[in-house]
Amino acid sequence: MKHFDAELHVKGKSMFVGDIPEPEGTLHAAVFTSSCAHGKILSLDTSEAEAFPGVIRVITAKDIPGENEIGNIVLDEPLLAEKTVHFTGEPVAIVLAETRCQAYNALNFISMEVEELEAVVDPRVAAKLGELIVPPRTFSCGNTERAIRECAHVIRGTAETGGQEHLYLETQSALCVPGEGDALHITSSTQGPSFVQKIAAGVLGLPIHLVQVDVVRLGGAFGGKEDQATPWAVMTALGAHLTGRPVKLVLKRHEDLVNTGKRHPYSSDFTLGLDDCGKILVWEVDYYQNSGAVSDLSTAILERSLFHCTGSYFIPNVRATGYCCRTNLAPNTAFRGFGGPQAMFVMEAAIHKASVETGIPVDHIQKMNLMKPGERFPYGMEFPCDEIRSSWNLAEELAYTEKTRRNIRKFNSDSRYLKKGISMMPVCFGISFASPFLNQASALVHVYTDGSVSISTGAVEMGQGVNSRIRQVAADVFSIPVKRTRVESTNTTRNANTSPTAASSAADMNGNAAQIACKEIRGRLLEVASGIFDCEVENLHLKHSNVWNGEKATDLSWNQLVMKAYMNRTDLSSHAHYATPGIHFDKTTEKGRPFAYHVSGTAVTEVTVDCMLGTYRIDRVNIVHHGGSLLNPLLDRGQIEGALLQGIGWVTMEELAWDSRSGRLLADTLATYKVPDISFTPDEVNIHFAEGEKLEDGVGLNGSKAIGEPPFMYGIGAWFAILNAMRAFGLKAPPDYTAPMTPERVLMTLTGGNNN
Ligand code: LUZ
Ligand code: MOS
Repeated sequence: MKHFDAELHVKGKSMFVGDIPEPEGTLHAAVFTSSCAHGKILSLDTSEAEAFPGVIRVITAKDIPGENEIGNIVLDEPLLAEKTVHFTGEPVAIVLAETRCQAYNALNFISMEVEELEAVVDPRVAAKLGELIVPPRTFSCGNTERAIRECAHVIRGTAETGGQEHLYLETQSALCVPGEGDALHITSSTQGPSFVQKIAAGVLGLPIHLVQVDVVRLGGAFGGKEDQATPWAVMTALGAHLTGRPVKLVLKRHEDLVNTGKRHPYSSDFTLGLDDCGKILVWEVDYYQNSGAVSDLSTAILERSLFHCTGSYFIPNVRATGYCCRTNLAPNTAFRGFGGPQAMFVMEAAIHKASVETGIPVDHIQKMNLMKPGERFPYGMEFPCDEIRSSWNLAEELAYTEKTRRNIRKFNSDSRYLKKGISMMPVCFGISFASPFLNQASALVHVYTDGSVSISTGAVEMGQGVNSRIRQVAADVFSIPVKRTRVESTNTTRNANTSPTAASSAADMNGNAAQIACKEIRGRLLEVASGIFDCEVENLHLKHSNVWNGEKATDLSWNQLVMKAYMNRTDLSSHAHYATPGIHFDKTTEKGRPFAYHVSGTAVTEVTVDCMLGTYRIDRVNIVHHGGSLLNPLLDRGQIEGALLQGIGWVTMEELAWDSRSGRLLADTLATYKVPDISFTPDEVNIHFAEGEKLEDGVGLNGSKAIGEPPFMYGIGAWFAILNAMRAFGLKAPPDYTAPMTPERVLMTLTGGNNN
């Protein structure tokens, strides 16, 4: 079963926003942004730009007919800055011109005077200044103060993780075409069409039903278009509303790098308490999240960090507190894992430090503390299965860890500068939006009179293959070839009030909705067939594009049945709604069952570090992944490989640097921001899918588990494997637990320098 878009992609025939033929009279937008990280706007003069050839209009905050607000959770985000600017790259004015070139050139003729204010880049500094987006939030269980007195070992430390650029291939883009009256049609490269719709309506002061948002597919997103596609789409809507002409906006790569938020950097303090065997009794952690200038999704991301504060381990006494710290960086946002990876890195760092300080091998501490069936997470939910320990044990077998460790020791004793390292990385990730209300989806299915099937859902195709999965499910219900089905664009008029395609849940939720709708139609069709054959409907079913009566094929084909049903005036369309069952969460006690299930697995990573140069290679990654009963193994494998490499990139070479005084992003081109390429890809990646927990009907998708985010965290293992190789070279003291472990950091750590 392949990814149905592959052929279009390979031939270059897939349509992205930038490829849509421009309607007659389309204006091109370019956005004037702040070049100062924090300041008071003293004056803004757009008159010269307005007089520039081809310029039709320059829009500023005062032109907004509705609310100048694009916030979704906390309302602190202006579309266009009014009195103050809060980050470099903050939009201030929109130029609309006949050509893109004219729009960009006119930007140079806008002048803005700003009185610079002090810029804060460091989340801990922001916290000291009281710059928190919301009050701190704490998850706890047991009694850490009492339990810490009983610990034989108490390990304290700090850990830092850096940000990460999404680097979707398609930059942020949108096209808005005005319709009759005040109606607008926006084509947006967004994961959240209903967000774009709602916020565009609010900014324009229109009812939501006048704004239609349509999404064909995205050229990648990774969370970067969950919330941050919205401003650009709303700008085209504002331009179209004010001029009556279509407006198109496609960000240049450099603008996209500077103007949009990234994965949140975290700075964390931890205290880990263990008994003398290595059993973890206490975990205390404080996360200082670098939220950026406005809230965006930061509070939800922090919440997911708290949910994942203990990683894959059972700890009886926990206190985890998170701070959303407002800084003068572009608003940081959703990114595959959504705060989970940041929390898991801190947990692994603490265990590693405990190993260095106690001499107990790190994998012994890890293994001894893995979550067992029936144990509970700090938020009260019971872990129902044994997939963490079973994936660990299978991964040890798959990677021959005992033999591999022996070989590594032998290699390291024979080699002076090249050293090898190995690490184990268990992952356990909760599936569902942490906010229960978002866990709903809908589908609209039509069967046409020729027997072809059209499916619309709230899911957005961004390369992950969600449409392929939905088509498989629909084809399966009707027992017809997949090519007889089609998934339409995601459109707010066909599917209303949808959740963003996020939280790894789009296939589960939208696939189930599609399945319910298809079954409804199948039921009606079989009723028609039972009339034709004058038999009980229970005896009839669909198989191989035919109606079957018990064990025998009838002479009524799928196409004939559909036509008969139509002639019989049967409704061949159905709309269905799906709400993930069994989830609830009480924010007053911070307890509940927020996740439909967890996805677990373990990665074993082997690396070679050149301790003279600081460079490294990822030699081999063995992964055991519990994916349920797989619906589409090829897509699952693709998601794991991609997520693994993206995770490895986050903890190794992807370094976002900001000028600490001005807040300017320094890694603002692909020459200075390095991402893994094909030659950095591990020489060997072995993925073993293991069966495990059986999901209830209607949870997961036909027994398969969500795949998008969990495998990202396998990549964290690379950081610890590199560190272990460095220890083989003679690094004794615990290092700074700081990611990414760039080659510079390897060298500076080995030479005792400090590269902060
Ligand atoms: N988005 C969101 C997410 O709004 N809530 C979540 O819990 C979530 N989790 C992962 C990725 N995106
Ligand atoms: Mo996301 S991090 O948009 O699931």
